[in-house]
Amino acid sequence: MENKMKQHLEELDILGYTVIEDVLTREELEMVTVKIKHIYDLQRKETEPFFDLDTTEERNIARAPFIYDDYFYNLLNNPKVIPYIKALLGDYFILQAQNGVIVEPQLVHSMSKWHRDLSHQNFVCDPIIAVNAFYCITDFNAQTGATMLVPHSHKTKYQPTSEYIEKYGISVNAPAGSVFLFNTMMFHRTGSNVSNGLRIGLSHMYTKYFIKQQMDIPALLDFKVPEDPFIKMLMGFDSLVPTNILEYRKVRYDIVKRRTQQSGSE
Ligand SMILES: O=C(O)CCC(=O)C(=O)O
Repeated sequence: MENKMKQHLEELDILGYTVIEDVLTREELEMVTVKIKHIYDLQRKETEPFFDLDTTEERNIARAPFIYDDYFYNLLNNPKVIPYIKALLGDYFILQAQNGVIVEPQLVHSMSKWHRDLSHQNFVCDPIIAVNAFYCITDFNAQTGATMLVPHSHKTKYQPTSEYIEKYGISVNAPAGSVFLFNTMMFHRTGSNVSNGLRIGLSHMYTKYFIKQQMDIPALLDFKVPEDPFIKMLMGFDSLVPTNILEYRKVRYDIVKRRTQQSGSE
């Protein structure tokens, strides 16, 4: 493993987060900004006749952009990011969610309450079971409403007091085009945007296979099984819950067959 990667992984382990700069180009950032705003707008129009976006705490969140646009689908397997996820979660993991988060100036975002991403789960976990690769589409700093984090809090079983958070909470500092990785058990929140422009982020939560996806991704993809075995696994097709005994036995059959073939070839 190269030294730069080792340093990032050490930071992530000890602090709970690390910033990797220069992952996306200027052109990509401009394009992603347009695409996320467009997808959010489509979803807003689809949702508003049924649910109020503020009541559902869904304002300014573009859910699952990868089902609308191949750019986002391909980003799930970004070769600049996936080696980190593999180093953290091993070879078998899934995408739990991909979401665009838009923070308007002077508007409180629904994700601005301190939380862990495995919501309401106050346990600590070693080894790590879930990691977020959060792409900064615009500059992230204390003025623009960067994500706020409580470093090391992925190691505490309880939510730190507001006094502690006030003293030790920080805003991520990362130029547009960076990705910051964080342990999703770390307390974090969307910051307040006191600048004049939008703050846009794109969150990717990768987890061990036994954590439920935010939405049923195979169903979102109309159960069209991806040809690439890695993408098939990532999207959750290898960890579907069998719906009946025969399906379960098919899973067992494949596992035992694979095991027998492996031991035969050793
Ligand atoms: O928008 C942010 O900075 C953080 C978003 C967040 O809290 C989340 O995705 O869980």
